[in-house]
Amino acid sequence: MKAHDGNPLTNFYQLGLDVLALCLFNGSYSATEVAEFFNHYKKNYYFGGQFSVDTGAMAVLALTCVNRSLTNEQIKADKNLKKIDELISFLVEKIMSEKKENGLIGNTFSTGVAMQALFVSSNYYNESEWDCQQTLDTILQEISQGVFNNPTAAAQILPPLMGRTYLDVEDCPYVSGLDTFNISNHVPESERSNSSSLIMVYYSVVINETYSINVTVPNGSVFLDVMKAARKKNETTFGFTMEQSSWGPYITSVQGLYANNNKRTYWELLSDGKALSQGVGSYVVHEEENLEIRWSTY
Ligand code: B12
Repeated sequence: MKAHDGNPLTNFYQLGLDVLALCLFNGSYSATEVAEFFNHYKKNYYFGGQFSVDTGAMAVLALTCVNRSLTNEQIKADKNLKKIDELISFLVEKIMSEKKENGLIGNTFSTGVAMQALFVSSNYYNESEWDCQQTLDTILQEISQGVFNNPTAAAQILPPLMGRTYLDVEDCPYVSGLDTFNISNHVPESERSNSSSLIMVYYSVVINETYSINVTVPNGSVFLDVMKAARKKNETTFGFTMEQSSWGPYITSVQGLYANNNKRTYWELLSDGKALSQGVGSYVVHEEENLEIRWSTY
């Protein structure tokens, strides 16, 4: 991070995960350094100027774990450690400020980690500030509509539904059944719309210039189907590459221009000018929608 203007080559969400794992499983780390990193580089809680609820929430989980393992003597001896407390308080306030009218915190997919963070930090806010039941009701409604079919999305929302958080994870000496546990991203046919009818959508690649095309795809298609249809018509302008990740396919390049962590560049997905909260493999497109993939920085 020090060699890259304070930017981690992974991201702060992963730094949170790392510290959490070290803390839960008695790894060796320096609490003073944790306090320093999470405090000093506050810009990393933001992507493109927008506070990342997922990132802040993961930091709250990690910092709470570290905080709980400190003794009062340690805190007295090292004034940096007091900062952990201040930082949790700052992050909880930011997370609270991202609460929406329907109870979601940030967006649908950050709400699971945000709920976990609020469960472990109840000393930092008043009961009246968060209607947990409302959040739960909205989430349950979304689940019934299949929004959490993605296994990674499910893994982030499941603990709070059971009243648990990642802090409850314990080192299991023996885990049974995992070898036969089969995770599939397959969406049942019945959940896709009637694919015999066709819809037309607008699709653009935006770098400095905008390259646009109209494509026709079966009703119920996802963003990726649109990209493939455009590529079929013009490989040079609409050619792209992707990588599989835990969330599904992640777009790595368009027109040969590759996303780069060192430069904090990526391909952003938008519909009618608004950033999407799902990836190309999940987002179902609609008739006459303006889809866009834009060269962006975070
Ligand atoms: C960091 C991050 C990013 C970074 C990734 C680059 C980097 N250097 O880290 C940036 C800012 C570039 C990014 C981009 C996007 N992201 Co993002 N991202 C995250 C975040 C905060 C942490 C991911 C992580 O590091 N996990 C831990 C590591 C260990 O797991 P991992 O699987 O190896 O992580 C990799 C993948 O997750 C991948 N990745 C990141 N975002 C996304 C999104 C999708 C759809 C896919 C397939 C992969 C992917 O990059 C990670 C680092 O290599 C998560 C939050 C969360 N709750 O998980 C959101 C999150 C995964 N992202 C999300 C979204 C929607 C996107 C975008 C589609 C946004 C957009 N409108 O363009 C784009 C991806 C577009 C594309 N090119 O395909 C959603 C996914 C929801 C869903 N149901 O699909 C999440 C959950 C945030 C949210 N609450 O909305 N993201």
